[in-house]
This record gives sequence, C-alpha cells and structure tokens, in this order.
Amino acid sequence: MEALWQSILALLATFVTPDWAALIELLPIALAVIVAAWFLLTIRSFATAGPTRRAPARRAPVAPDHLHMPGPSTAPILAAGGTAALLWGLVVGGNALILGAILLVLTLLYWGREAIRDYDHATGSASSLPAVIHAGPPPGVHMPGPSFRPLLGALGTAALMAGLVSGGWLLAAGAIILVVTLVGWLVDAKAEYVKTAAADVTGHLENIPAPAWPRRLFQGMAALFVVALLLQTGVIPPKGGDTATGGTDGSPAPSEDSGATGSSFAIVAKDIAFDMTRLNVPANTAFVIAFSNRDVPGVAHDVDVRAADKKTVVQDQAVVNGGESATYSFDGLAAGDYVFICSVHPIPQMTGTISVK
Ligand SMILES: [Cu+2]
Repeated sequence: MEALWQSILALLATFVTPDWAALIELLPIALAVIVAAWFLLTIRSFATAGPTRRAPARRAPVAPDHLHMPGPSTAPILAAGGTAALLWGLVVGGNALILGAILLVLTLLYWGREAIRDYDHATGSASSLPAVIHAGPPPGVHMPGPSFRPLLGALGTAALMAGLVSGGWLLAAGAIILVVTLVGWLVDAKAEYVKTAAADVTGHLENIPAPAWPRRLFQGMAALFVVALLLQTGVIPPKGGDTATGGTDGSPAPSEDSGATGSSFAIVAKDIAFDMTRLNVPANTAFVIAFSNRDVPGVAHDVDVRAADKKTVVQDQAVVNGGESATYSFDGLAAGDYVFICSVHPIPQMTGTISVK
C-alpha cells in the first residue's frame, strides 16, 4: 500500500513540480506549432472566404477591350520558395547554398518565361501599340492606387536593420517607423477590401481615391530617422557630454599618446567606442583586461587581439552584452605591434593598438 502511494505521488510530482528546464526547451517547438496552426487557419479562412452562394449573385469580372491584364500567376509563389531556399542555403552553407541559388534562378527563369509569353500575347493581339494610356483604370477594373507606404516601409526596414547591427536609438526609430507604416498600410488595405466586398453585391467596383502625398508623415519619419542616426553616432549626445575620456573605475588613466602600461587593464565600451586606444604590454607576459560594456543591452562588444593587419585573429574572446562586464585573460604575446578590436564593430572607434616590448 505504501509503495502504491509512493508511486502515485511520484507520478503526480511530474505535474505538480514540472522539470522547467525541459519545458523551456520545448518552447520553440510550441511556438512552431502555434505558427503552423495559424498558417493553416489563415489558409482555411482564405479558401472559404467570399459569398457561399456564388452562381447567380457573383459576376465574373471581364477586362474591357484593349485592356491588358496579366492572368493569375503562380510565379511569385514559386519565386518566394526559391528565395526561401537561398536564405536557407545562406544559413546552412555548403551545397545547400548552391542548391538554393539554383532553385531561385530556376523560379525566376519560370517567371521570365511567363512574362515573355504574356508580352508575345500582348504584342500579337493588340491592333495598335504602344497601348493607350488611361488617366486611371476604367470602371469595373480594380487597381490599388499609387501608395507611398512601400517607400516608408523601406525606410523603416533600413533603420531597423541598421538598429539590429548597432542597437539603441536606430532600433527604436526603425521599430516606430515600421509600425506606423504597417498600420497605415493595413488601413489602406482595409478600405480597399471594403470596396471589393461591396462590389460582390453591387457588381460595380469602385477604386479608393488615390491617397494624398503625406508630406508631414514623411517629413516626421525622415526626421525621426535622422535624429536617431545622430544620437546613435554620438553627434548629439542625449545627456550632457559624457564622452568617455578617462577610466572612471580607477583603471590606469588612458592617454592618447603613451597609453596604459602593465599587465592589467580596464577598458570601457560606450557609444560603440573603446575608451582606450593604446596598451603597452611586456613581451611573453600574460595580461588581463577588465572589460565593461556600458552600451544598452543588445549591443554586444568584445576585445580580440589581432595582428597589425587588423584581420588575422591572434586571440579571440567571447562577446559581452550591453550592461555586462567580463574579465578577459590573454596569453603572453611575442614582441611586436598588435591591435585590440571589437569583432562585432571593427571600426576605428573600437580599435586600438597593443605595443608588446
Ligand atoms: Cu563592438
């Protein structure tokens, strides 16, 4: 009886005090399942969208004479698959990269062949070329109006990508611009959808009016981008100029000329810059660098030793996330000139020289 009770308790314990580490490892799989389920639901809702009673109520759209509309095409979907294959190849590398590139080229060739057929068809059937240019689409033809959203989206994406590399202000600006753009885009798409849905009933398709050029919005977003860029590059410091000019934690005071000497150093990284440009180290003597990354979390730095060409890695160290510190231990170096450099940002501000004598 006691043994049975114990076994029941042991079984219950797996539910009452679960193995959190094992559960956390399952999180990505759970997320993947949720994403897959969401895609399936979306596909299903698209497949079943629209009026259920199609036959008499819905009118098949017919393009007016002399109006060329390319037919529905699977080429964009195939090309997306090719692009995905290429990106996958970039991650995996090796033969997968070659395979991905071949798939992308094949899908693009397919698209090209379709376009050539379309062109031949248009040039063969049209009685007069070049085609007549209309001021707008004729009644009954649905065309989404000209839109500035892609331009804003490109700006936001660029800022976001730059922010992912450098972190901080650019990342925030990129996120804001993208969110504003995508919400606006969604509003446009919604307005168009309403008109299209109404056409199912009325048989008469109206186009939404072409949006006015949003000068204010564009100026605001561009200004946001520029300000973020200036903040990021340190041209305008957010708080009164606290540029790193000295070791603030009792480290050997850095100086532009002679640099710090010894076998123990403290280096601070802030605003994507080291506070030291020169270290003097005795030959064949191990040395340590107490490294403090005072940038925001997400902006990682490290201190690697490279040969004077700034490329050949001599001693590699792990990166330190923003707001964290680490003590790097370096092996003794043969006499000569080296550089210490951040492998994440190999820029002049994150490069210094090591003189070993
Ligand atoms: Cu760095």
